[in-house]
Amino acid sequence: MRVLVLGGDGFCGWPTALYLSDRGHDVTIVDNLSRRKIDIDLEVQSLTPIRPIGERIAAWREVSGRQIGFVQLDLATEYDRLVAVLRDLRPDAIVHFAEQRAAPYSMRTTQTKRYTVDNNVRATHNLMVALVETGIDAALAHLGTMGVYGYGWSGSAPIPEGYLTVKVATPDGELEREILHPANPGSVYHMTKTLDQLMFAFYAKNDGLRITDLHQGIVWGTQTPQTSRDERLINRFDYDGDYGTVLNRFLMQAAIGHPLTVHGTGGQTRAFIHIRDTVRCVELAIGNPPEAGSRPLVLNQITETYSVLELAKLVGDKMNAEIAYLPNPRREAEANDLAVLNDQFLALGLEPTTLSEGLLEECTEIAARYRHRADVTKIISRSVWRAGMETSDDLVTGPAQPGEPTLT
Ligand code: NAD
Ligand code: USQ
Repeated sequence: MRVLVLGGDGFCGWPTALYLSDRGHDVTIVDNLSRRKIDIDLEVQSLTPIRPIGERIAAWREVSGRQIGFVQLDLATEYDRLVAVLRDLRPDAIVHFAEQRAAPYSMRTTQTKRYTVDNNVRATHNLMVALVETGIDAALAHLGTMGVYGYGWSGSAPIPEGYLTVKVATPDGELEREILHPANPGSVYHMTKTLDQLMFAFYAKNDGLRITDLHQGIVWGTQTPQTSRDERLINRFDYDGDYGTVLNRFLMQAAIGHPLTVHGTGGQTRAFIHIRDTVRCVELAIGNPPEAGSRPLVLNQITETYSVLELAKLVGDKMNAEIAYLPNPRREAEANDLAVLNDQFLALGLEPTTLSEGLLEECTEIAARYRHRADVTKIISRSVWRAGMETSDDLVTGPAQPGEPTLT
């Protein structure tokens, strides 16, 4: 298939582009490199040394013999160029990763709230309109989030895949309907994903676009068999307070001797998936698209659920790290149940990679190898959901390496 990977320079997009290329697809990455620019603004870097996109692509050609195309383009602001790229490349499938994806960054300032909405909503809407205008009937897989469902709303009832059956009382008796699961976003970022869902429902109904919305859990891990082939292909590893996600942060913190930063009680339960399964799920999704005229297909892209405290204990026990209970910078339930259905991916043949499969060690090993690049002053999450909320001071001072950091 000719596949466009929108956001293909990012944490999920880069390994997906390599995986799809390795599997014989003809891949073109479209990315405006905004994620790299945000790192510069935040004065942080991926723990792993990621190479410029041109060097990444050249290294892939060298090790695989396969060419990946690259177009630097802003989906939110360069509509005409997007149309030209679609007309030129006529993709069979499009994978849409290209959004601002950090909840804390989206809550950081008024400017980042506005940027996240402007960027994400316009990028997705431009893509819809461009597909309609060009008449290109590509299978579109979008990376959505488990966070659209919210946490705790459905108690212990398993979260269905996108749609909920409801009964509505009418004067003529009860009416049964399947509706989009009520949206309950916990951040401005998550809110943009709930807005995406409405755009997908409309354009699937009105224009017959074939859309799969992947409600993905928190991705952990860093390397895939493709990104491990050469150091120049290494995937990014975010550990800072805005972009680092919880399990990778704990693994990195343990590797540099930093206490594990549990927000609040750690009772927040979330769904997880390893990066190796992300790339497989995307291929399954673009290979099994819905028919034109169907509502968007929603797949819960997750393999396991854990509470934050369970993860901290698991990592703490394995790696002899202490747990620090910090004030929670977010407004979120202190604890929640979470059961999630993922039957559709299992039926399509996904074999889940679980935390027990040795990959925690692999990830820790990567974190330890690059710990000299860690800036311990960037670890504590300080983007608060409302002005005035308490945050922690740095827990560690001094360099992460050489030697152990000094506890204050
Ligand atoms: P990322 O920030 O590493 O990658 C996103 C990429 O999109 C970046 O390379 C960025 O430069 C690009 N981009 C952003 N806006 C763009 C625009 N307007 N035009 C062109 N390119 C643009 O994020 P990620 O972790 O790879 O996440 C990818 C997608 O998966 C996101 O949509 C995110 O919401 C979703 N997701 C991620 C996770 C996770 O744990 N990382 C979990 C669930 C869902
Ligand atoms: N948390 C801690 N300590 C930390 C970091 C996080 O306790 O050091 C807690 C947070 O308070 C939160 C939970 O861990 O309760 C998850 O936080 P996270 O930063 O790992 O994940 P989140 O903000 O939800 O966002 C990530 C991705 C986002 C994706 C989402 C999937 O950045 O793109 O959509 O995971 S999901 O969580 O399923 O909605």
